[in-house]
Amino acid sequence: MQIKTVLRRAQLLSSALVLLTAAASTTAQQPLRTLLVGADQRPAQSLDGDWHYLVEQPPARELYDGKGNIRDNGYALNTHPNISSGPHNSEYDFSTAPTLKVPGDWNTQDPTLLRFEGVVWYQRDFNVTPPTGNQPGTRTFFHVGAANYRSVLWINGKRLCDHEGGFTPFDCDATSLLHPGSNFVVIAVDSTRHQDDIPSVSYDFYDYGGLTRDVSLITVPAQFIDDYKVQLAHGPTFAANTAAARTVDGYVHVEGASAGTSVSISIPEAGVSITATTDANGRAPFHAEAKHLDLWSTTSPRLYKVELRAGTDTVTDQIGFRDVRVDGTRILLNGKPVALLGANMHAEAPIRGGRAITDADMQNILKMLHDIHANYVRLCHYPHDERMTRATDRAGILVWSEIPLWQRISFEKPEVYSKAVTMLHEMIRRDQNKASVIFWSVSNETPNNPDRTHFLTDLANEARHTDSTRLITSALIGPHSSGDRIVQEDPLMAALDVVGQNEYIGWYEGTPEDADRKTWVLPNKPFIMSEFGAEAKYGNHGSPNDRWTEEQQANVLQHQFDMIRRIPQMRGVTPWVLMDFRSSTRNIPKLQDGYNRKGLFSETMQPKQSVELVRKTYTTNPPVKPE
Ligand code: GCB
Repeated sequence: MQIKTVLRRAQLLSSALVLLTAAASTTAQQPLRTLLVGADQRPAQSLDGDWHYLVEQPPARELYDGKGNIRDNGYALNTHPNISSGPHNSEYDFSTAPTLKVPGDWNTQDPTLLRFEGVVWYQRDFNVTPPTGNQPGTRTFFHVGAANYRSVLWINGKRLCDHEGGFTPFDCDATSLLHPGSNFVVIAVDSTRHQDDIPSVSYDFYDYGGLTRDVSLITVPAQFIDDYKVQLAHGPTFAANTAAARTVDGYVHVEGASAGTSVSISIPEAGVSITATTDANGRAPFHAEAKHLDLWSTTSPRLYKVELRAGTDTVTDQIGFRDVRVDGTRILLNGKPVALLGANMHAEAPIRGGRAITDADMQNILKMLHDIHANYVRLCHYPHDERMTRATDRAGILVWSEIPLWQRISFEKPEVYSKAVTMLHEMIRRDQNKASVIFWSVSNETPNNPDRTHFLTDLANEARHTDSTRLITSALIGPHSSGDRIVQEDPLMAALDVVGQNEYIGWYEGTPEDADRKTWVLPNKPFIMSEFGAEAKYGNHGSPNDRWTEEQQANVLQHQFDMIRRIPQMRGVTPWVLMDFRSSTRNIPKLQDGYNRKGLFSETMQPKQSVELVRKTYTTNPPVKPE
């Protein structure tokens, strides 16, 4: 069978699943698992804090039976064996087990788990007080901000839901499993790598495992707002100071609502106060002229309070309104050409290490971005904590957001395509109201072959179909070189609005000076030099050609900037990478010690010489121009 046909079938299957969920939403049946848009804005009972934990090495027989099926009769039951009476079948006890902080990766909390990849079982007791849980007229969702990579969740010994993918939230309807008073939850999180996962088995970042983001209970009325999109209308053209710059549109979806349910949308400071009505699928599309609307921009990141109401349910969000589109080789923000000056960043916590999850982590990352005068960041290589895109919304930093589709993926397999579509939908759904997010990236550095191109072309089209108000991109590798001519002919470019180009002249190939002679032959599209750089250990000094020194790193970047300046299609630059980050593949003693050292800053935010170079370049002689 043709690969294209196989992939198309997978795509149809995945659309069918989406439809099934939509159909289920019109009946009394609740969807077992969803993703509540704006979950971080709702009142919630936080379950963050200390959770008991037990560690299981692969093959993790308490979680999987011999055939790889999930067992519901292992640690999930949370029995308390009487260890002094023996003999007994169950040799575990959560109540006396040590604790890990949630949210948080396990690797940086228990020294014996620093490099552990496998299953960690989490357990905690919690109290339910009405109206939370199994009360008439309410539903209670168990919200998990992210758990890397696979997770299985039981409440009071009963399986509630599973989730695959380490970087997006999920909400499971726990109403029927909860009771007033004391309850318990057990979550098994498995960070073991598999060939058909996304990412696959080998990648250059850390496999931080665990309940890495907030966990909470969110109680909503029986009919509730589970999804909404509120944005500047995105017509075929945009002109500031016209109605196009003042019209807000979108939809509110009310789970459990019958057709004709009234929904109110109000943006008091913009003079918007309208009502809309749900259709047979519970979706209320709307279109409203704002009396006055200041557009969100990098210099004036204005956010408006948006209040949505359906029956007794209310959601309040902070949303910015802006227009982004492409015109020839230009990227237009609110109709004006923009040059993107920034850096790549992993979700790595500065100073303390581990996954970046706290407001303080976000402030530290923003500080480094401000230090280099960035107006843009590529959040690599997966969706970061939602605190990050909230912070970029407030700070006016434009964002590239990416699913973890990194290099070697099983592109020929329809089931892997379905997985990628799910991850894409989850990334988009969580951040579809964030003004700062302008790019959805479908992949990073994938091999140019027909299977991959069909897969990623379909995925790019799926992204565009799901959200037409942002630009679709991917970071490519592998242009052909003939002498000093570099020609990029990757057919995937046809599916992209903006093309990311990664290259490492001066580090993985040639010398820094080689960049001076290169001529790039690129199609007529906006490009971003999405990765380039060199490793340097902070405090290591030498001549501009001594590898691993701050001087050589700055030398590589200087020659790169000079080369990029000569490429007319370039509209953005992001050196690899803002800060050194953990990677289990970087094992040169005394230089790397488990870190990729291409950071402009060390992992403790010490600025290397490159910081001054980048800041000066961005402020006095930017390597890319808006047009
Ligand atoms: C790349 C990858 C990035 C790596 C980087 C490196 O091309 O996209 O994830 O960390 O190179 O340092 O090798």
